[in-house]
This record gives sequence, structure tokens and C-alpha cells, in this order.
Amino acid sequence: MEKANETRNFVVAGHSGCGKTSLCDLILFKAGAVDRLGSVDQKTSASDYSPEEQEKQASIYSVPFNCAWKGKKVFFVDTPGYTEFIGETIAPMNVADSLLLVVDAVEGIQIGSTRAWKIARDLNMPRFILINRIDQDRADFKAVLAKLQEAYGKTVCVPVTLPVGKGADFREVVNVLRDTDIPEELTEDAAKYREMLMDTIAESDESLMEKYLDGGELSDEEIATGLSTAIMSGDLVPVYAASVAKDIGVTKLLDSINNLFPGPLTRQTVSLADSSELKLSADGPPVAKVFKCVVDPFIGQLTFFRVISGTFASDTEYYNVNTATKERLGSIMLSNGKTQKNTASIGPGCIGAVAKLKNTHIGDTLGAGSSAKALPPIEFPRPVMSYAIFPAKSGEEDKVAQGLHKLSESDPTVTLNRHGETHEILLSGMGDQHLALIVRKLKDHYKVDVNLETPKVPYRETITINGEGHYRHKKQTGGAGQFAEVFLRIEPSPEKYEFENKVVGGNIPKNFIPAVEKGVVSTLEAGPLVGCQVENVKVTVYDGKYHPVDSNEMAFKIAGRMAFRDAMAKSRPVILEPIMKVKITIPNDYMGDITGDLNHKRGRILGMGTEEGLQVVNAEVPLAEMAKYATELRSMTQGRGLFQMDFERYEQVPANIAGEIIAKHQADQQED
Ligand SMILES: Nc1nc2c(ncn2[C@@H]2O[C@H](COP(=O)(O)OP(=O)(O)OP(=O)(O)O)[C@@H](O)[C@H]2O)c(=O)[nH]1
Ligand SMILES: [Mg+2]
Repeated sequence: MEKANETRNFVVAGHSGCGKTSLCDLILFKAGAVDRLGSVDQKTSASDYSPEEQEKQASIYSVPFNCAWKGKKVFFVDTPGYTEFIGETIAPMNVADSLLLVVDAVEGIQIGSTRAWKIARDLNMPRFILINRIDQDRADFKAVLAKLQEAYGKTVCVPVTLPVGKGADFREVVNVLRDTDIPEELTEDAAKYREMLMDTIAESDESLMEKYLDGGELSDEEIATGLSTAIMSGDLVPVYAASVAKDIGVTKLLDSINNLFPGPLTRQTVSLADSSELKLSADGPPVAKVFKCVVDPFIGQLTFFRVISGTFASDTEYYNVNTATKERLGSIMLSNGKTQKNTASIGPGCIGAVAKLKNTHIGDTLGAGSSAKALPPIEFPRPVMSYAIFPAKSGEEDKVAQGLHKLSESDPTVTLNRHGETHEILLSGMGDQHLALIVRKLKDHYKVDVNLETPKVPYRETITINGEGHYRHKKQTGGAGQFAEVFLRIEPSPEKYEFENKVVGGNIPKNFIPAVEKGVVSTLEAGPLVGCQVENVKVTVYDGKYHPVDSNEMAFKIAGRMAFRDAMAKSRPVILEPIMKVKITIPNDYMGDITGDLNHKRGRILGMGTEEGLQVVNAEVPLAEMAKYATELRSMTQGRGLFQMDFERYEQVPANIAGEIIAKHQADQQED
């Protein structure tokens, strides 16, 4: 087992294409964990090994790795940059000790960088930045650094390594804290950043500040402690320079991971779900958090967990705090992509994998016994896109539901719900590529084909003025006849629905009133305009007639329904549509395209601003216009945009559009 202070644990995140997976492959190779250097481009990466990733030449899944570097055991997780697979980035970020944010030396801050940054910041996670791909022609370390400083804080983002040369001439990096023979062209910069780092160190501690201001030299140990304090608090985010493709800067990065990245116990305590604190220690009670569950074609179900405190041993029984079940861990494995190695036990900071747990899911806490407390749950973003899903073969509804239930266990950003108003089964996720992947897995793993359709918009119907309704239901065919007559009044109401009986003199006997109301309610569920829920009406039944022999419940139900429809037709009914609150985050260049498109979509722009180096547009847009927005935004911005949306309120549909919706509804009904 590794000693806790000799373990490092970080997650690699950032925008798609910045070189995260290439970096992980290179680290594994340099540390001797693999014999051959894996390559994304040659489809030999240790991380992007699934067929779907190799097709896409990009990561889709998080992949945990481990290696040893100069006496330290290093655990790290490669994550996908594509915004649609954000669930795979969020889960490991919730268990890592630090974030290594990779940023492209040409592109600078992109949506994937900002997103990872924010998640880490919200988790109070120490952050480090690697500016990669400095070998590219248009690479500009200084410009990217300036952008980072502008977005995240001038004194926060400070380089620890600086590139020597750029583009094809990029040769090496120098460490401003450790290296003494710094090329002349960089001496000034190196001195400047060294001083910035020293200022930060001094600010981290009052006694250091005094010594520093008195002109005293800080010892190596004081520098290390000061840096660690500033990094832990987020006041300092060290920046590194590299070209992974040319293996420049990565050795110094790895050395710095050993020296500057926090150890698994550095935080001393972590918050638990009940807001109490857990004291971290290598020999205290075992606590671990599950962040990944996969179905491996060879091993079957595989569960990945990170040890937060204490030690976990193979072939030992533990307790899942969230599901309140005992779980026996068989062989604990250290996993490097496709390969696994058994280990007897693992301590704080380590990531283990175990096969065949019965009742353990992403976000669960494992502990020693039932007295263990849960760690906070992992928060995933709400889905931004839904499809109505139908089995291709009728009768396979259960098979679809079971398959999707299993798939959502390994991907909490997928949900399956029956819509309460449209009654469609909705498959929801983070975008069309994400949902297409789920459908592909349903077919491959669960052998069931499905069709997807744009979901129906849950319109609603209401009235704008008072109206009178009347219906006389009379049927005399042969034997027993049917008779019922109802007079009612409807008016707009702030309540969703109100019903009042004002019939006097027994014109409709009391025992038939519930039948009248049933008739009304059946129309409320499927309104006369477009078959959607009717709301905000008050119904008052005030008169009617009955027949002692021919009246019955069915007759009054029909009369109630028809009288209500009659009244609605006279009350200037309108269609209401859901309005969504939408927040779009994009680079500045796309502002014009995005706002133009929102106008096209009947959107109302509420405000614009900047957030951590990117533009933010807040708007209200009808849901009917947003069904494909995940796809549209991706193509408008080449994947550089991001949006989230939440239901805001219902609003009246403009008359011309209401006309179209009604015409379409009628055409659909005729087809049926
Ligand atoms: N020129 C240059 N190319 C690089 C460098 N690092 C990675 N690449 C290339 O950039 C492309 C993307 O690299 P990946 O490692 O797949 O990027 P990623 O960040 O994992 O991307 P996602 O998995 O989509 O998030 C590949 O073609 C790499 O070979 C570098 O330092 N310089
Ligand atoms: Mg990748």
C-alpha cells in the first residue's frame, strides 16, 4: 500500500482537442506504466479505446489511470471535453484532489475550460493549468496567459514553467522557481513571475510576510508551505507550458505534480452530506466515494471508487451508506484503461475498481459499517434535450425501459420519464450525440431498436372571457333511453380549476352532479383546441333537467362534457405555451449569430454579460423553438457554445402561430 503523502490524485479536464488524452498517454509512457506510447490519432490510446471513441477520435468516457513517478504513486483521470459528455467529467471531478485544466495555446479559454474551471471552483478544488500545443504555428503562451489572468485573476494564474521558443522553434520549458540557467530572452519574465509567486507565498502567512518584507530569503520549506497554502485556497493557480506531441514540458509538469499538487490528506477534513466534517487520515475508518460504473465486456460490471480516508482491503465486506446495504469487495483492482492489476489494499488518494457489486451506484459512499456517514452527492446538470422514444417493435416497451434504466445507472445525465401531460415517454440527455450513443447502446447491449421523435410541446388551453354553455343529451332507441341536460357558465380564474354547483330545486339531482363534473374534467385533460390540458377556468353549473327513468350517470357525463365544450368555444379560448429561461455561454465572435437566431425563435433577450472570459446571453424562448437547440448551437459555434434551460412560465401563443398549431392538430387527428 502507498503512503498517503506519497500519493497524488488529479483529474485532467478542458475543452475538446486540447490534448488531454494525449497527455495521459504520454504520462503513462514516461512513467513506464505502458511499454508503447499510445496515440489518439493512431487509435492506440490507452484512454480512447472504445470503438465509439476511436470512430470519433475524441474521448467520450472518463478513464482512471495510475502510475509511479519518482517515488510517488500518481492517480489521474482523463475526461472528455465535449460538452455533451459532461457527466463523465463531473463525476471524477467530485472525487479528485485537484484539477489539471488543459488549455490550447492557440484557442485560449474555451467553453470546456470555463466549465471545468467553474465546477472545480464550486467544489473548492485546487486548480493547475497546462497551456498545451505550444508547438503550433499560431501558439501564443503570453496571450493565453493574459486571457487566463483577465478571466480568473491577474495574481491568481502565475506561470511556474515558461516556454523557450515558440511554434516549430519551441524547445524546452524552464521552471521559474527551480531552474538557474534560464535563457537570456526569458530572464526578465522569469524574475517577474518568480517575484509574483514570492508575493503570493508571503501573503499566505503573516510571519512569512514579515520576513519577506524585511528582505529575508525564504527557505525552501517556507516556499513550499506558502505555495501549498495559496494553492489550497485558490489564491494561486500555477500555470505550466507544454507540447505533449513533442514531449516538451511534461517531465517538469510531472515533477511539479510531485512537489506542488496537494496530497490526499492535505485538506485535513472534508464536508459530509449532513454538513458535519470528516477528519481525513490514513489509518482512520475507511471512506470512499463511487464515481464511475461501467459494464465491461470481459469483467462484467465494474465499479470505480476513490478512497477518501482510511484503507480498503480486497475480499472484505464494506457498507454502502446510500443504499444501506452490505457490499463485499472482491479483488480490488488498479485500472489503466483496458488493463487491470489486483492489489491487496489501497489507501487515501487511490482509485480502485471492483467487479460485481450488487447495489452500488455513482455518487454512493462506501464505509466500514452502518455508522458511516454519506459524503455529499454528486450534482449533475439537468438534461437539455429530449426525444419521444418508441420501440421499433410494439410490445418491447419493457425491454426499452429496462435497458435505459441500466444505461442511466452508468450515466446519470440520461433520464427516462413519462410526460404527465403529453403522455409521451421522453428520453432526455445532454444533446443529440449523447442520445444517439444511448440508442446505439440499447441496440448493441440490450438488442432493442427504438425510434425517436421530436417530443410534443405540452401546450395548454385557457379562456379569456366568460362564456355560457348548454347541452341536451337525448337518445331514444328502442328500450331504455338516455337523457340529461346541463347549463353551465365558465369564467377565467386564477386557480387551475374550480367547480361550483348552483343548481336549485333539484333540476339536476345532487347525485348526478359528480357525473357532470367528470364530463367537465375529461375535457380539461384534453382541451377542444389542440387536445391539451385546460387550465385557469372556473365552472359553475346552474341549471339542467333530468328524466326519472332515462337519466343516468353516463348521460350527465356526456352532457357535462358537451356543455363545457360549448362554453369554451364562446370564451375566446387561447393556447398557452411553455416559455423557457435560457442561458447561453459563447465566445465573443458568435454573439451576432446567436442573438439573431434568438430573435428568429421569438426569443426575448433579457441581458448579456461576460463570465470568466466568455459571453453570456440570458433570454426567454418558447420551448417549441428549443427542441433542437443543442444541435443548432453546436453547428452555429462549432461546439464552442453551451446552454442550459429551465421552465419559466406559460404564455399565450401569438394568434398566427396558434392558427398553425390548431391546423396541425386537426390534420394529425384526421390521419389517426
Ligand atoms: N500540435 C500538437 N498537437 C497535439 C498536441 N497534443 C495533442 N495534440 C493533437 O491534438 C488532437 C487532440 O488530442 P486529444 O489528446 O485527443 O485531445 P483531448 O483533449 O483528449 O480531446 P477530447 O477527448 O475530445 O476532449 C490529436 O490529434 C493530438 O495528436 C500538441 O502538443 N501539439
Ligand atoms: Mg480525450
